[in-house]
Amino acid sequence: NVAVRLADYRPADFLIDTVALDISLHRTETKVVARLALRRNPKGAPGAPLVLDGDELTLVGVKVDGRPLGAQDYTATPDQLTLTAVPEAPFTLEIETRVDPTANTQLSGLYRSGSAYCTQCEAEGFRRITYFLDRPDVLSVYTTRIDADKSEAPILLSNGNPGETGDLPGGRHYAVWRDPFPKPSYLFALVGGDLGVVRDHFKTTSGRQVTLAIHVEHGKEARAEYAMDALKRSMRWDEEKFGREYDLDVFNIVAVSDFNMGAMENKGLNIFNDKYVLASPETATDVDYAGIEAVIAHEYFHNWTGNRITCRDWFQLCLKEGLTVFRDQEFSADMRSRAVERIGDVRGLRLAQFPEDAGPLAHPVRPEVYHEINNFYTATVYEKGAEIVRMLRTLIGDDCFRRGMDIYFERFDGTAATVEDFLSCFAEASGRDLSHFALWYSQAGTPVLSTEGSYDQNAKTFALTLRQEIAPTPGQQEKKPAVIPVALALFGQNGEKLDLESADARPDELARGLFELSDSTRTVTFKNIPSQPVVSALRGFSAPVRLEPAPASADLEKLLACDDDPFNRWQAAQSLALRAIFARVDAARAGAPLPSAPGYVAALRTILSGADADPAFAAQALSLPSETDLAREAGSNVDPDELFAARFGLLEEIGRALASEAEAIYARLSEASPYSPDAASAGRRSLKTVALDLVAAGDPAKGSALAESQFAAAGNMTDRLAALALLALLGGDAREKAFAAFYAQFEGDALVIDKWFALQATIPEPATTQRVIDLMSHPDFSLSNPNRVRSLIGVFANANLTRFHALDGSGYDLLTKIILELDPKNPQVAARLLSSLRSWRTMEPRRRALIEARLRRIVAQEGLSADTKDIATRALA
Ligand code: DPP
Ligand code: ZN
Repeated sequence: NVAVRLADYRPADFLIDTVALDISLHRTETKVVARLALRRNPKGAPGAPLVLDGDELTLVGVKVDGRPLGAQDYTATPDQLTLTAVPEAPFTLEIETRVDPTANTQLSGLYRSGSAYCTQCEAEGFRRITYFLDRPDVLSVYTTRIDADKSEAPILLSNGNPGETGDLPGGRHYAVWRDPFPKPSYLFALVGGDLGVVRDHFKTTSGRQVTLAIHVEHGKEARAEYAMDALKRSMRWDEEKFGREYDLDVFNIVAVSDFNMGAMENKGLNIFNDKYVLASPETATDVDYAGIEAVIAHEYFHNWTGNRITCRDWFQLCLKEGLTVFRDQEFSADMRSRAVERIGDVRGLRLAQFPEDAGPLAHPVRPEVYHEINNFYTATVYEKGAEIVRMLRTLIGDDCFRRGMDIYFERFDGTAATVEDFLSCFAEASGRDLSHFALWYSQAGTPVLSTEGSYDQNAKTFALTLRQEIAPTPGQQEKKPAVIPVALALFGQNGEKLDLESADARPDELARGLFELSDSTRTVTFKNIPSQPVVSALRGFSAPVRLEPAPASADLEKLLACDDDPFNRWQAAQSLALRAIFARVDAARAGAPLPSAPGYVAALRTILSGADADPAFAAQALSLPSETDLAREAGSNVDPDELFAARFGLLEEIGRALASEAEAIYARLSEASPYSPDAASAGRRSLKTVALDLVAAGDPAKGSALAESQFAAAGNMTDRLAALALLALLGGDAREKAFAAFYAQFEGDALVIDKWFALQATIPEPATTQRVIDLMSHPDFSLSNPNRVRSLIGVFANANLTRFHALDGSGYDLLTKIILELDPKNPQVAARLLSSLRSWRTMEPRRRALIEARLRRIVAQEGLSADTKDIATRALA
């Protein structure tokens, strides 16, 4: 694949004002007739030929203004259609193609999922349906006529509002859909199938009646109720918080089981991975419910941030994704607990984005070059992109932020915009020059922020120096200081919050406790500080940076007790845990006795005793960092076995020390109550799970017995799966019996069986690799279903560090084999799996060498997809 560069952006040579599609669905030979109203773009290159994108297309015929073209008038390959001589005046181009949805295993373009026809066009799937100017800055008004066998596909959907329908000879029927809003081709969608439906209504603030429909597999309608509720809450929230109303008569969602991503925001017709639609207490966990709420909201919010205002080119992907993630995070924070949502979002950022930013796949939130755009739907574009929007709001304040959003919606509605367009609205609303801030979009890498304080007893002053540094990333050796909003508080020795007075800061900085670091260093001297204070920095995680080193343990213990910022209370517990675990790692390496962690254990005891006040927060604060967190924090010379042993040792120490408290909490929270997915009930369940894990850590036999009875008696999937996860860890007969019972109970329920595969892949024992290999021969395993591949192989590679990184290379061999087998079928999913090796250079030397050999083997594979080749090449660079 050739490199595509932001700097090379040129407007399209032609514009397509309207698109009339006529699609005859057929399992292997779908007929597509596209009538395009074309004209030269005044901003394009004069006299340029018309070059349309295609991908694996079969061309049947081309007409210009109704006149069939002869072979001399065009050149066509499966990947391109070029017309050299086209009229200067506006003209219509009619193209007839054939596509085979059954053969489409890439799940991009038109394909079949189960018995339904569906589409996925972002980023470049529309060109797999017809030849087109398949780029986001070509906006057209679409009319779509679909016909199909009526018994095979009684339901026919596309974008926009429904038009005529009717029967046709031969048992077929048709439906017409009209979308009045100009849109880029990546937002086109079509569905044909025999599906069940849940309907509801929503009345917008201005009184528009909208018919809502969620289409699912027959028999699963009841499982779509929560998604419907989340949709209505999302629609209301966007009106209240952003003044954005829905704009069509209908809003359709279709859930399919074969989907590369989470979901897709096609105008008026969202298509979802059914994982983010279907839920019932018996089949979905609290985490699943929260995921559904977030993804439903995310795709709905795209109607304005993505669809009404789209992206000029794919380099601007963060313009819609970062902004829309920010919006869905805010929605979830309003629906649930703001503090717990923030902790979860930051954990997610650190888990997925920090390693990306620290390794060979690092790229700016707005990349400047790509070889395969599908590989840029990354945590950096999405999650770091959301953090930039959040920092912007923090810096200019809520009111200016809202005004800037209003200007953005007003000024750029109906256009394909850029990051510069977006920022200009906030510069205008706030009167602030945002050119330095804009560096967050172009500079890759996670800044390291450090603080250094010095207290002057006589002067009663405290001088705090903030420093930032950014390590080089691929293609960016030199880094400039970023604009970092540092939320800050000082606490006195008795835990009281101190007033901030200083001549080195703006009054608004002192009033808000928000200090801007825009140079490499900045010192602020605070006055009237009675004694050595405790610093609470980066409160609420005010910027996507690493704060290093963590405060002294005594200060962390104080913050845990007195900080009124819940994020930093949680962070204090995490930092104490990390310190305790790495102390064990160091001691084990030195052959010294393993240190205990009385301060940390005492802090946990306090959290446990006050847990009832906020169970969800307590559950977060009581949880140890994961092995993946530890590997990232170690940063180099990673040995997963050492990390596992140290973490497990600390967990045992805590479990023994807090046995009676944990058992009491577990007993209290185990009292049966009917399941409700709300945040408060979910919080109690998560605390119960943490308590059970602690009991088991201190006394495995007792833990196993409790887990067995919880598993057998569970009235919901959250409790059942938590028990099964613990049994998976503890091993023995109980584990195998539970897995067998779970399978027998849920056989045939794909989303639940995904969980069954996933938990087996996490077992931290040597036999697991063979278990995963055996499971690949299970009749329920299939490489053609992305959810299944992710649940077994993705989980093994990303969440079972000791087995995946086994020193005999067996884990790496397994992944390599699967990637090479999957790549020809579904390159997007294969490339995504391969990125689990992105942090390979942080491993200790033996494992590093093993991984490098596998990456070289993959990159040398003949016929490797552009997707996988791109990841492998960059990983090795
Ligand atoms: N645009 C989708 C989403 O993030 C992904 N293809 O919502
Ligand atoms: Zn999105």
